[in-house]
Amino acid sequence: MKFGSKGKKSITALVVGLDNSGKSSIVNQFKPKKMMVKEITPTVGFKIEEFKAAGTSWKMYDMSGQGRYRNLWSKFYQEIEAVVFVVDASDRLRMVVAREELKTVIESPELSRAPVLVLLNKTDVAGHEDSATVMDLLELPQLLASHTWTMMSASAVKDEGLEDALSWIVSSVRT
Ligand SMILES: Nc1nc2c(ncn2[C@@H]2O[C@H](COP(=O)(O)OP(=O)(O)O)[C@@H](O)[C@H]2O)c(=O)[nH]1
Ligand SMILES: [Mg+2]
Repeated sequence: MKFGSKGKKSITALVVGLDNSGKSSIVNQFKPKKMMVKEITPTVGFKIEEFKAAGTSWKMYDMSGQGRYRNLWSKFYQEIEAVVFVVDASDRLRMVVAREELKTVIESPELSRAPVLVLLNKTDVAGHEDSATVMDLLELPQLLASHTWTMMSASAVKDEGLEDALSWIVSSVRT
């Protein structure tokens, strides 16, 4: 895909999902090689990551999945243009919790027009849930009925599916 001719030059995105789903690993992989860090430490509150990738300047809010910080979130929701919701494909037990998390986030009025990318991460793990199952468990068609949305598979450790993820966001955020 060619960038620059269409789509926005800069995009502010919110990266959310349960703790341990791989949000920080994914954001790290999105970044240019020289900016990547070797070890991902658990995120407290949130971290703002700014970098260029796929012909776009990105500002990504890497959120902690911990609910106690949620009251901080709505303050900057106004500037969010896209939501990346990360799901751990190997964590079937917490799919229902993930669904509640997604529901809470996308019910925010500030995010009603933001495209939502559901990123099924850790698809390198043997025995992980497939996308049809996760779509079902998360009730995505119902939850996201009023949003532009898609679901993609990815692996942060294998650096798979992440270019496609950025491409989708670029083409889904309206200028
Ligand atoms: N196997 C596998 N492990 C991953 C993947 N992405 C992240 N992890 C691991 O999952 C753990 C949590 O990752 P982290 O990025 O800190 O998750 P966060 O809490 O959502 O920010 C770490 O041990 C990562 O190395 C992946 O795609 N595959
Ligand atoms: Mg993190």
